[in-house]
Amino acid sequence: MILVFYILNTFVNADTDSDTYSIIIVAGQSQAEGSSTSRVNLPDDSDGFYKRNYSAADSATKFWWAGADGKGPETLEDYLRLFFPNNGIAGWSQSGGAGAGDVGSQRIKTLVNGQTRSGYAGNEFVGPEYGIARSLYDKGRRKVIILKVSYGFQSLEQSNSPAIPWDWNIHSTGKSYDKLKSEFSKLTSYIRDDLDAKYTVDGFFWTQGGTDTIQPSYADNYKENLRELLLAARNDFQLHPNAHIVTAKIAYQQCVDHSFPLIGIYCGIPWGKNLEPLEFAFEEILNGRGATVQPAYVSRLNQVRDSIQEVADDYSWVDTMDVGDQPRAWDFVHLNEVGQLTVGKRFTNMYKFPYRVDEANVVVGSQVRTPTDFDGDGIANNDEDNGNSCSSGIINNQNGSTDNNGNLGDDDADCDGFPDYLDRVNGVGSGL
Ligand SMILES: [Ca+2]
Ligand SMILES: [Ca+2]
Ligand SMILES: [Ca+2]
Ligand SMILES: [Ca+2]
Repeated sequence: MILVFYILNTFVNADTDSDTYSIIIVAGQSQAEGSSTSRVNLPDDSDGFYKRNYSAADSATKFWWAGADGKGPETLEDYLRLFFPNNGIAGWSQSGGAGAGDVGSQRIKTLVNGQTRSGYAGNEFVGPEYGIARSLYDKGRRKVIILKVSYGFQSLEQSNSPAIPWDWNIHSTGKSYDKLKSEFSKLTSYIRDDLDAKYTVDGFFWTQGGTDTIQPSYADNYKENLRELLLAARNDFQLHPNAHIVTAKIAYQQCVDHSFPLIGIYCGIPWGKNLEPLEFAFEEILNGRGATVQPAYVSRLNQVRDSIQEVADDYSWVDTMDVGDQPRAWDFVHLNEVGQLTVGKRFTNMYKFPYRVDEANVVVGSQVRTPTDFDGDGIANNDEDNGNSCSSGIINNQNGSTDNNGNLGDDDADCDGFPDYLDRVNGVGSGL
């Protein structure tokens, strides 16, 4: 017994006691932003999940948020006020470090203190990251970094509309999807080079689609656009083949049910007829024909919702959920603060996370699994970033060496689908 203990410990490298971070990605449009919310609207005097400050969870989680360009509208601003009359509320925001020279140390924040909102100090947006962070904390997860790239009103369809300068389509160049890739690269470089730590990419949550309901051709293409996005994201963000993507279905029924077309608030969305060129149904409404427009909108809304469901049905690694039951903010469209927290929790409840040991050691028989050696094989996590990527390339579809690249999820010496940091046996099966 003493001999075994000694042998195991000889594999532990003394310089490998640093952290393994768990990256969770959140992306989309205004519901991902948390538009129409303010943290001050959460209760300050209660305990638990929904209170304004949940200090343990909020400070245990790191947050890296970038809008599509980090600056928001410039020459388009007046135009966009048609949609977003309360300037800034659409959330063209980020967590700091703006500009070409931005570095991770400026961008990365602890959750609550991380959200900046020009002119709204102390009154931050509440996006799904709050619910994700708090529910993960409650599940015992630590070392979580949430990467969010969001930009209100941006479609998944490639767009030439001046209202959509940064669509999410993967074939667009220099727009939102490229922004997410570049932010992911910055974040992982920051973890690897500045923090001298390792990471795994454990989740991808998508909440988007409202703008694609406004033009019929956008709605028609939504399914294929979403399929392409998720297939690309799997590779580009180094998700494990068994990793799980969860999408939220857009749901505007409260708006459709309760709003009259009021110019200047989001509830005007059902009265949008077209984006290219921008057309609203005002003329029809004035002429008493508005009732012919809203049913057409509802069919486009359902078309996008059905597309989200069908993509989830097509892939075992994609799931979706409805959020239509959750409470909305003053505009009837966007989730309010409580709704955002609940949706964040639902994202994590639907997600299948890889094994981790976050705090106290886990003893199983003669194994001791620790926060620096998740699989208890005596090899520290950091020493399992060893470049033995499976030759079949199934781990993250990586090309080239995975050696010491910071990602523990792409090394699989025995090609059994379990990455080395969770694999304590030679041959099929992780032994966990
Ligand atoms: Ca190990
Ligand atoms: Ca690696
Ligand atoms: Ca393996
Ligand atoms: Ca191992």
